Amino acid sequence: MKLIGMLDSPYVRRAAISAKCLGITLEHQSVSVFRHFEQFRQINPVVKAPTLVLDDGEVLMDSTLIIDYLETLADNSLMPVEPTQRLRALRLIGLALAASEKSVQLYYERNLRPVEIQFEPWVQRVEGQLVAAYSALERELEKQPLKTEGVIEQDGITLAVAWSFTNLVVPDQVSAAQFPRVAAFTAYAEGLEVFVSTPID
Ligand SMILES: N[C@@H](CCC(=O)N[C@@H](CS)C(=O)NCC(=O)O)C(=O)O
Repeated sequence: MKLIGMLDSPYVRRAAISAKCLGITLEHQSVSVFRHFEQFRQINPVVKAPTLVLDDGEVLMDSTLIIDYLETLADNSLMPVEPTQRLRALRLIGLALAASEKSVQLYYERNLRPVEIQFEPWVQRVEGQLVAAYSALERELEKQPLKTEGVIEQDGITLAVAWSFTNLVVPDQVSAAQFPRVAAFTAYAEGLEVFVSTPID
């Protein structure tokens, strides 16, 4: 199976790291949705990263759905089964995915839209949403830290990937001083072999 997309996308990176944690080998192809649009379109006409291409040529997109499918293949999961723990993990993942999405929106607004038609009220709205997501994550980690031993799970993977991505594309929006627990957990995760071997490209 092939995973298509650049690892500077938090969605591609969480799928790639999850596959490794599940013991599934994927062939990774660094195709950019922007720089290699035509090449990407040949693989998936919708041009969304990540795209998983199965051995029979079937195409699956969206990181959460790809991870769901990989878990089915692996007959293993990076999610807790117990309902209370699962709800918490899902909540953290929801917040981290929202933080990723808001970072992407700010990045696109700043880099794809000409300055003269950038819309400040929209930018302010997205900036507020981004800070709200990380504030909620910080409060969650204050209440209950994520484990820093044993196997990293989906909540930790998605949180760390999101924080690294935000710091890459909109570093002016957040700081480790503002969100120390989120930053510290990410530093731990980025030191794990599975993260080190899946670097932002
Ligand atoms: N919900 C999707 C989001 C994927 C996404 O938006 N990926 C971006 C790259 S970071 C993309 O494909 N952008 C191109 C576009 O939307 O046209 C997921 O989890 O995979």
